[in-house]
Amino acid sequence: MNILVLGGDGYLGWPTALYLSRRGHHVGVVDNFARRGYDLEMGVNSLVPIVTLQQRVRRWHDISDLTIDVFVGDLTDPVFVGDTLASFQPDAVVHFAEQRSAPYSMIDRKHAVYTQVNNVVGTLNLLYAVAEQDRDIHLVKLGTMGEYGTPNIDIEEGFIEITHRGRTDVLPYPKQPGSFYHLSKVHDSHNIMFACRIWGIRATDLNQGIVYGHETEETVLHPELATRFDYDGVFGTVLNRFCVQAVTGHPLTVYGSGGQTRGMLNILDTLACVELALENPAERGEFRVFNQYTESFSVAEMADLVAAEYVGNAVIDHSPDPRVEKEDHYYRAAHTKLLDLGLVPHLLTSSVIQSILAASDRFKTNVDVAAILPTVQWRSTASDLATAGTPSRHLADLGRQSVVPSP
Ligand code: NAD
Ligand code: USQ
Repeated sequence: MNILVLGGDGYLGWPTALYLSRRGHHVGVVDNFARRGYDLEMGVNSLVPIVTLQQRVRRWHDISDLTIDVFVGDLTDPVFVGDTLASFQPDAVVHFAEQRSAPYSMIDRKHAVYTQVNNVVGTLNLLYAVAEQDRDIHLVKLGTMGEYGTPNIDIEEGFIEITHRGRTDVLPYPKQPGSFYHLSKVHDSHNIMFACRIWGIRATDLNQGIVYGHETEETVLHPELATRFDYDGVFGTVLNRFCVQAVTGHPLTVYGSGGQTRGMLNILDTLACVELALENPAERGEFRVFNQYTESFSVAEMADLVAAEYVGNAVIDHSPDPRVEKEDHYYRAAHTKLLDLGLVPHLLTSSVIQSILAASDRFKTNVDVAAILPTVQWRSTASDLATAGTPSRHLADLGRQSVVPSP
């Protein structure tokens, strides 16, 4: 297949591009390097050093003799999106290209607006380009389990059958997301479902849980093929953070009681799930939703697992939760559709935690301990981080046209 990976310079997009290239697909990657810009804005960096996208692609060609096409541009630019699709002629588009940090979206109004404009407008431009150029293109879109929130009933895969006053229908599952970022994913889902209905395009929404790990069969082939690994208080995700905290002797930062329960998956399963979705495309006009996670854990359980695996002494700290979220709640979410398609999960075993701890240890001299603690407070409308810069400013510095409204 001709597969266009949007956000192909990011944590998940880059390993996905390599994985699909190695399996014989013709891969193109699209990115505007916004993620590298957020590093500059926040003064943080990937734990694992990463080279430029162009260097990565050259190194991949040297090693594999395979070519990955690069398209540098912004999805919020409709001309760029249209031109890229017209030139690459994809059979499928895997869409990772969004601002994906909940804390970043909660820094202040500008960051919330930027996140929603970037994510919702980018996806809308893509939907128009697909509808105008080739409605057979299969859109595989990364959504998130956090779209559902934590209701006191079982979570279904996208849709729920409801009987109300004697009448029954299958309706989109109610959404109660926990940040302006997670809300942007909900808005995307509605737009994609509507586009499937009116234009007959085909789409798979992968409601992914929190990903851990950073090494894949392809990224370990050469240091220049490594993907990024975030541990800071804005972009780092919980399990990866706990591993870095353990090896640097920093207390493990459990927010509140730690009863927050989330669906988790290994980065290897992200690649496998995307491949399964691509190999089994949605029907024309179909909007389907897969819950993409393999196991669920509470935050406190994850801290205990990491502390138990770490050979040194890992201290677990319960500080007040900077977010507004339930700390004790029911959580049971269906996740059978990808298993039915053949997913064989890589579970969170002792050796997996050991391997993330080992990677964290290998690069621990790169850790900026000052970047670890959370800095964004959900209850406040402006965090101290707001003074660090604005998205419109740093993206302009990178030489792109920005559609971010001026403050
Ligand atoms: P990432 O930030 O590392 O990668 C996203 C990439 O998209 C970046 O390289 C960024 O520069 C690019 N991008 C952003 N906006 C763009 C735009 N307007 N035009 C072109 N490129 C743009 O994030 P990630 O962790 O790889 O996540 C990828 C996707 O998976 C996101 O949509 C995220 O919401 C979703 N997801 C991630 C996780 C996780 O644990 N990392 C979990 C669930 C869902
Ligand atoms: N948490 C801690 N301590 C920490 C970091 C986080 O207790 O040091 C808690 C948070 O309060 C939250 C949970 O751990 O309850 C998860 O936080 P996270 O930062 O690991 O993940 P989240 O903000 O939910 O976002 C991440 C990705 C996002 C993706 C989402 C999947 O950044 O792109 O959409 O995971 S999901 O959570 O299923 O929505």
